[in-house]
Amino acid sequence: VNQLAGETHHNPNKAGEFGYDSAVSPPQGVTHTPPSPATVGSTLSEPNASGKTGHGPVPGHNATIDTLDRVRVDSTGRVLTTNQGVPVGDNQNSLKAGLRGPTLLEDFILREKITHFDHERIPERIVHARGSGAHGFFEAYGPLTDLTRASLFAEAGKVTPVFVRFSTVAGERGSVDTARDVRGFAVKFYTDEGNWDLVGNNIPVFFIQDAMKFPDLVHAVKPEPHNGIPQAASAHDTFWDFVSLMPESTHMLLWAMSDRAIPRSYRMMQGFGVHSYRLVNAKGESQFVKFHWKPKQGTHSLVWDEAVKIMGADPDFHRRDLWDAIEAGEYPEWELGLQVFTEEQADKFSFDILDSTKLIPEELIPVTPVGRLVLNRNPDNFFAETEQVAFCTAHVVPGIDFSNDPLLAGRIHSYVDTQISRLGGPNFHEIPINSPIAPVHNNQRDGLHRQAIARGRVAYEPNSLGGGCPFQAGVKGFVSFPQPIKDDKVRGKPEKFAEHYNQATLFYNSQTEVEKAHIAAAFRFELSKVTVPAIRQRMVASLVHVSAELAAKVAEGLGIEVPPGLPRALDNPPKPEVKVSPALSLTALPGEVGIRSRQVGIVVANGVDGASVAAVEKALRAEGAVPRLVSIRLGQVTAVKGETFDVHATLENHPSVLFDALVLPCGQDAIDTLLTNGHTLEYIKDQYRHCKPILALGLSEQLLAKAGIPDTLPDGQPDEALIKAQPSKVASVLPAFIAQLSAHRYTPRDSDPPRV
Ligand code: HDD
Repeated sequence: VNQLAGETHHNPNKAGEFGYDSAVSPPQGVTHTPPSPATVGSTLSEPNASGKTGHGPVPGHNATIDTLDRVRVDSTGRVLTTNQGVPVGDNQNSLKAGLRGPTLLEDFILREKITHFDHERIPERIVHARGSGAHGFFEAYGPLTDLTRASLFAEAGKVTPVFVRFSTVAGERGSVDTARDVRGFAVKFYTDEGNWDLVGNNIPVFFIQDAMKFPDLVHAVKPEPHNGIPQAASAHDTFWDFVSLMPESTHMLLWAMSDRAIPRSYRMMQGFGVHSYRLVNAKGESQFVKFHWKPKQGTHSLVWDEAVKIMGADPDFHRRDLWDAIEAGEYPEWELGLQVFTEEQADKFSFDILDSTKLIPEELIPVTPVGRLVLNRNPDNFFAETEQVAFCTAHVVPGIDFSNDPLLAGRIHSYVDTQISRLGGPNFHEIPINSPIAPVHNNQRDGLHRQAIARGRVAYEPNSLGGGCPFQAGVKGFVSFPQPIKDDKVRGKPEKFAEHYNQATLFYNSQTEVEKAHIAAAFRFELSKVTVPAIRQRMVASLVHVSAELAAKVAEGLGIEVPPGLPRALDNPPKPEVKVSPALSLTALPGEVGIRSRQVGIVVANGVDGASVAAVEKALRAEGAVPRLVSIRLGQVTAVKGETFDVHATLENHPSVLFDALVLPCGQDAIDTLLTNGHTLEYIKDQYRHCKPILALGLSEQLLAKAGIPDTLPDGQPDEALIKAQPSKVASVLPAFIAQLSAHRYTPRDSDPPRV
């Protein structure tokens, strides 16, 4: 039973693992009805398109699963075999000449096993090596046929299966989840006209404008080549050396130093396609588009001290969170929004829409919701699915096309190219997780690891021997948008690309005071890890053009004077249209109010007041939260009236940074025990420091006092997230506690440095 699931939840989609019948009759204990079926190319009202008749739409069924079924292996009740299917008699001992004699070369069973093992690893992704994936579906809200002929947007309710992979960028495959970093948000849509990969990030802009600089950027941020340090961190000399010399990175740096770069969960972050793409309709008309994903769960982040501690307490924090939520039937959901705009509109903007270091403020082009993405099934096998999935920006479908963004141009090449070495050849599209649901017919042949058995003697076109097949689709196929081009061949950039600071300033000015303070603290921290003073100095000289206030705060934190601003590329930069854009602040997207899937630690010990513990646990469960009883050791605790409670985690194995909120109990014996345990005090301090709600019952005030928790905010105002009550009155304060938990973090308590 996983942590989030408690004892009662199962993911009904998992029940469908080995055959359809189990999918329609889930095991006992299933309490969650998934949001909708997902059958390729169908609408919700149509029967299941999987080819299996008689079931109608299967709840939560993913059409990707149909195609994966042919490769799924269940060894339950089966005999162990070699890869040739030969039954293995002894899996313990190699073949020897005598019990103490040499092992024989002839032992093909040993050799096959070891040889396969020797080659189990494949190269990790050069960037985005660490990630987590899940299956799900996309459902269109309505037809977008006036904008695009992409079949997934053809009609209201049309459902397209997806596989999504979230990732960090810089860290290696085994690194930690909560590093300060950009997060990848890559979606593979298995549409009925082929696969479309929308390979985005959780930040709408990028560090560089031209793919020519990508290898330099990645070499700068990755561990330094001489000593391989540091892992999964941008806080080192080479990164800041590079970006401080690349003023175009400044806007993205502001995002990367904001709390966006330390999300609370993959489920609680936005996604962006970043580049301007094109939508093309059946008449061949085209408009530009930017893609946005907005999480229904709200957009929430960690704070830095918390992120650092989680790295030690649970390096798999985000992976576990996503997995557990889906297992528990808490299917994460995002809304897809489009910013659609014309070439004429684009020409008038103060920035260039081909420049990926710029976004389009929502005040200029609003975001229109067009569909929803639901993740409702964990992979069966991490390697086969999450590791082998290959996202490529080159994978577009009729109706989606590229812009001339020079960063995108490089990506169109890079992703396909990298898979060839990462996945061992040009047939990576045949790996089950990558293969389209749409049929594949062409004259490409052979290559390493070819799976398809192409029949007949024709592998060329034109042909008469094969009846001309496979034949061209003509206008029904992918037709590139015929954008007129009449220009010189040059290496260079358009003038608007040379304006580097307007949107960095827009981003900074759109933040709340607490968000601004966190950005300044992040620059201070990162730059304080830089050993070369000139690099720190140069970076602050760049920030001068973003905000005098920010530059002053960072300089003060680094113990230097604010230097003069760096020379600007443009003497008369274009005036920005928008000065403040609320959508750029994390607080702009609270999402659905509620505490579903939130983790709450209830500290207990022998002699605890059992009635209030039971009441809190029940109330939290009723709201969909995940209360967990934490004590000094596992087993049971006995409450003051003799009731017993199972302990789910210990103060040692589950530090409080892993909880969204904390409940401290009443009961003199329990308090006496907890007072003598330093873990309890760290528990409380961290919760307080990270501005998380604390419910302190009765005598637990003694714990607060020993941990040095102030009664009020620095300005003397009451701390509304530090809720105290007698155990008999717990029911009256639970709504306030739940409201604070739903708000995620109580920022009025935020202070730098921490008060405790
Ligand atoms: Fe990239 C992986 C996102 C610029 C070259 N990138 C990768 C992944 C994401 C992004 C989410 C992981 C996909 C997965 O989960 O497997 N990359 C972006 C975004 C960019 C961007 C949003 C800018 C807007 N990338 C970018 C450029 C290049 C690359 C400019 C090269 C010219 N990216 C790669 C790559 C990777 C990759 C080397 C590594 C592994 C892979 O592709 O499959 O090809």
